[in-house]
Amino acid sequence: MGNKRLYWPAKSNYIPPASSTSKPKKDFVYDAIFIGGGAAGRFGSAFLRAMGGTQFTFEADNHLGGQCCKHNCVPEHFAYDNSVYMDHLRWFGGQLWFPEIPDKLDMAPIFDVYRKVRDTNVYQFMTDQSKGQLGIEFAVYKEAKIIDPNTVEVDGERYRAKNLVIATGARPRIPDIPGINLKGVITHQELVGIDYEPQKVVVIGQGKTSSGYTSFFRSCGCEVTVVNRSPIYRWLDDDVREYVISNMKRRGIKIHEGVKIKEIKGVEKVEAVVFEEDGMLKEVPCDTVFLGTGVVPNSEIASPLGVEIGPNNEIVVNKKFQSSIPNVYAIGDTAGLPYVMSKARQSGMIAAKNIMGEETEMMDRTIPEFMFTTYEITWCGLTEKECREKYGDAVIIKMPPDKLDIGLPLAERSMIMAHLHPEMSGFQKAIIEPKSRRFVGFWHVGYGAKTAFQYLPVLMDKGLTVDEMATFHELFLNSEHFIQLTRLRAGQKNLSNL
Ligand code: COM
Repeated sequence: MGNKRLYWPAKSNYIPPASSTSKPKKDFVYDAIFIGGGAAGRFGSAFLRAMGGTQFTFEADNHLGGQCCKHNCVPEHFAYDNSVYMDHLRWFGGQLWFPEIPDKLDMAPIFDVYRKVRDTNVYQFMTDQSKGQLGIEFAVYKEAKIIDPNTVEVDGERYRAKNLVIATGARPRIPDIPGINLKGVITHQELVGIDYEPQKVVVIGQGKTSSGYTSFFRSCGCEVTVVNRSPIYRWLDDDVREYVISNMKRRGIKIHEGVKIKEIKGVEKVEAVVFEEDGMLKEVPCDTVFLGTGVVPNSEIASPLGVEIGPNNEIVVNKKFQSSIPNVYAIGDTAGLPYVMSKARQSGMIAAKNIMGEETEMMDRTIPEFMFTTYEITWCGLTEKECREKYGDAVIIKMPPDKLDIGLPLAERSMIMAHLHPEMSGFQKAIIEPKSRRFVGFWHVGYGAKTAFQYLPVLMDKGLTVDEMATFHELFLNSEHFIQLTRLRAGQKNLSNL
C-alpha cells in the first residue's frame, strides 16, 4: 500500500480505572466478540446489549471511543473553532471593538490545552457511559488475535462467540514519496502532539479532514501551500467550490493543482517539497509537511480467516455488514467507504440487529457531509451539474444571488462579516428538480447550518417539495435561508431561479 513507515499516533496519559473494565469469561459463548471499541464497536456493543445480547469488547488502546476523541474528529473541530476565532479577529482587528492580533499565533499551546482536556474528560466519559449506562463488557490494552470465525486469543487465552465483529478502524495512508520519513512530515494524528511551531507548511492532498487543518495553519499565521494531484474539492458543487477556493486564496493560501510530487527534501528535518507543475519543477521551502492523503482500513487482523479484502484494504461486506464469512462482521472504517461517523455507528447497530436475529440492511438514505475550511461547508444530495445530467433541468435558489457582493446570508457568526466584509459572509444553494418541485440537493458555506443537514436529507428522501418547505417555520435570522427563500418562489406555477 506504499506504507514505508509506521504512523506515530499521539499518546495519552489517561489510565482507565481497573474497576471500569471486565474480565472476559472463558467457559462461555458470547453472542458477539467485538474487536475494537471505537465508534463502530462501542455503538454495536451498546446496541447488542440493549437488545439483550451478550458481548465482550477487546480494545487495543487505553480507552473506548476510538481515534475520534484522540486525534480525529475532536481535535479537528477544536482546531477549526480556534481557526474561526483567529480568522475573524484578523479580518475584524482594529474595527468595531476588535483588538489587533499578531501575525503569527502559536499552535503548540492550543494542542497542549486540547490534550489536557482530552485526557481528563473525554476518556473518562467514554468509560463511564459504556460501563455504567450501557452495560458494555470490555477490557482495554488488549490485542486480540483471530483464531477462527468463533474464537479469538487475548493474552494467551481463547474466548468464543457465535459471531465476531471486526471494528479496528483505519490509519492514515502514507504515500510513497522520497523523504516521507523526514522529521516534520506529519499526519493529523501526529499534529496533536506537536512540540514545535510550524512556520511554513506544505499540505499534500486536500481531503475532507486536511482542508480544515490547512485553514488552521493559515489562521495561526503560517505560510501555507497546498499541492494536490488533481483539482481540489471535486465533490463540491461548482459554485460552492469556486466560493470556497477563492476565499482560501483570499486568506493567503497558495494552491497548486494537477501536480506530481517528486520529493520531500531535507537532511534530518524536512526543508522543501519538490513537485512538477505544467512540466516545470518547482520547490516550496517548508518546515512542516502535512499529509492529507486519505486513509487505509486496518483489515490485516482478518487475514487468518481469508475473508474477501477490497482494493483499498477494506473488508468487503454486504448491507448487513457481514463479510464473506457470514458470522464475521466488519463495521466502521474497516468496512471501507464512506469513512463517516454516521456509517460507523449505524454499521455497529445493524450488525448487532442481525446478530440478534433481526434481519436488517443499511438503508439507502442520502448521507449528508461536511468539511471545514475557515467555513463550515455542509451538503447533501446532488450538485447542480448532477441534477441537470439526471433530470435535464434544475432550478436554483441561492444566496447571495449571482454577481452580488452583498452581506447575505446574515445570521449568527456571519453577522459581523456581513457588515465589514460582505462578500465573505457565506454562500448557500438549494437545487430543485422543477417538474416534481422536489429538492434534490442542499449546499451551505458559512456557520451554524450543520445540524439542519442531519434532517434535510431525510426530508429530501421523503420527497420534500418547495410547496411543503414554504409552510415550515424559520427561526429568523437563521443560518440557512432555505425556508424563506423557497417561500418567495413557491407561488410560481413554473419555478424560476432565485
Ligand atoms: C465519539 C466516540 S468521540 S463514540 O462514537 O461515542 O464512541
